[in-house]
Amino acid sequence: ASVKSYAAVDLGASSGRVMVGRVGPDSLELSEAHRFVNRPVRVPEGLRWDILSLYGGVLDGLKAAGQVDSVGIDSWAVDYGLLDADGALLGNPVHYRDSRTEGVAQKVWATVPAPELYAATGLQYAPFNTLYQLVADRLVGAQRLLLVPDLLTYWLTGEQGTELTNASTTQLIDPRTRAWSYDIAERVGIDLELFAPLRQPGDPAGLLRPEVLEETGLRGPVPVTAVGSHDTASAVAAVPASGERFAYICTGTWSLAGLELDAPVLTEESRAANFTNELGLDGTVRYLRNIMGLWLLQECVRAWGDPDLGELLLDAAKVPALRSVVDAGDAMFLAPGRMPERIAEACRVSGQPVPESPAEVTRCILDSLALAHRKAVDEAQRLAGHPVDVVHVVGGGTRNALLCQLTADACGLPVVAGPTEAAALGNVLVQARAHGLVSDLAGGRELLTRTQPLTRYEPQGDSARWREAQARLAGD
Ligand code: ADP
Ligand code: LRH
Repeated sequence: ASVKSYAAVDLGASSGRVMVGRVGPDSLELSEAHRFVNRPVRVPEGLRWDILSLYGGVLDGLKAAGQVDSVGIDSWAVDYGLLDADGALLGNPVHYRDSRTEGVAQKVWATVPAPELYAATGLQYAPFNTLYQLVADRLVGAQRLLLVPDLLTYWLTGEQGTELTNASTTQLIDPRTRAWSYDIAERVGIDLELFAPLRQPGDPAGLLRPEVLEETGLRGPVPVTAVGSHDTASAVAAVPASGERFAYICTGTWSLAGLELDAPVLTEESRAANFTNELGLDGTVRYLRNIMGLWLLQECVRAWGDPDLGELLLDAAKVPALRSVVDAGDAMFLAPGRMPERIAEACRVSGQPVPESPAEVTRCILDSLALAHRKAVDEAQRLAGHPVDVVHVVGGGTRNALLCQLTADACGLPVVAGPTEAAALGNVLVQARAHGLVSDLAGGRELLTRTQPLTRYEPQGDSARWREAQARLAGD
């Protein structure tokens, strides 16, 4: 009787979806209402998100979802729209893979040295951190900045806010106080008045506007609830772990590999290893490393004219393991284009056999991802002093059984794979919790373990081969 329905809008870098979660005291069912491609567009001024098409996909999705008790939105991090004094969007949001931030970080570090910036914000170096993007942008006429999920929430409800988990990816938040870092903002010349007030996951974020109700056919009032609006925050909330001795890898366009901690690690060693401290639900910290992820494969598949992915993976499974590996953590793979050539080049330069067929390149990518997963899981445990017994893999990459098995082999730990739509499930759980249906993070995870299909992979093979491959990459 007390089953409630929640619409979870989850926008990944490769696709957007609107999922419906039906939550009861002892049940959780997720179904897909609508999925649409997220296709970045290159215009003469650079690489842009097609935000209107994404918003259109959200409206179509809400219509397909039907009557729900609440709506939550999460998306990829760091990017934003700028609004003028009337609240109108000033141009398309810039894609984090756009090249305008090249060299910007180095200029910022002349004002605030990188070690100081890390100690204050806990954020890894990535050229696309919001802070660097803002320094690169001319903010002429901009009165307000809304991060992507907050922008879509604003269009749906008319209300503005800045959700905390995603705000933590701006590099303008202090992970110890979980509040703005006024000192850093002032020194780099960013006016924090640009941002709308902070919102916590679970906070109300307004009601669907009458025009939205009309367009989607929903009966009002329909509340929008702030969730962990950073997709990775939502995905980690849906890691079906019990206890604390687990690592997670969120595999989609990116692989985000690390630990859930209750305090940030801000040491110089951690900075040198490029681990980030993003904020999660209930005072948690996501201590993780960004690895290029299935982006490497997406870009190759695009270059090869979109062959069937299932067949490609079957062929890759037959290619001998670990012939050549590349550093899947390297920012050299960040920009789009020429991916098979760039991977071949990296193998050539490091004196390894050059993969040629699509199956060989795919195998090289999957071996390299598994190796980067191993490195991140090992180093995170060491740097945080937090040992683990299991690796949870969530996200689209759980559909790739070869990647899951290789990850178990490389890490030398069992992998529990699933759920695939982790971000949407984390989004649903926060809404359910705001309405009293789920107790806390642990309660939500327990519900997931009971209701979602999970697959276990035991580590196989000789771990010395992975050590050898890692040494090959390090040039030892
Ligand atoms: P994002 O949220 O970043 O857009 P997803 O979590 O949706 O990414 O994951 C997308 C990735 O999942 C794809 O790049 C692809 O490699 C993988 N994937 C999706 N479907 C399949 C499938 N049927 N078999 C193997 N891999 C798949
Ligand atoms: C994954 C993700 C990741 C960020 C990147 C920009 O979708 O949110 O956590 O680092 O996009």
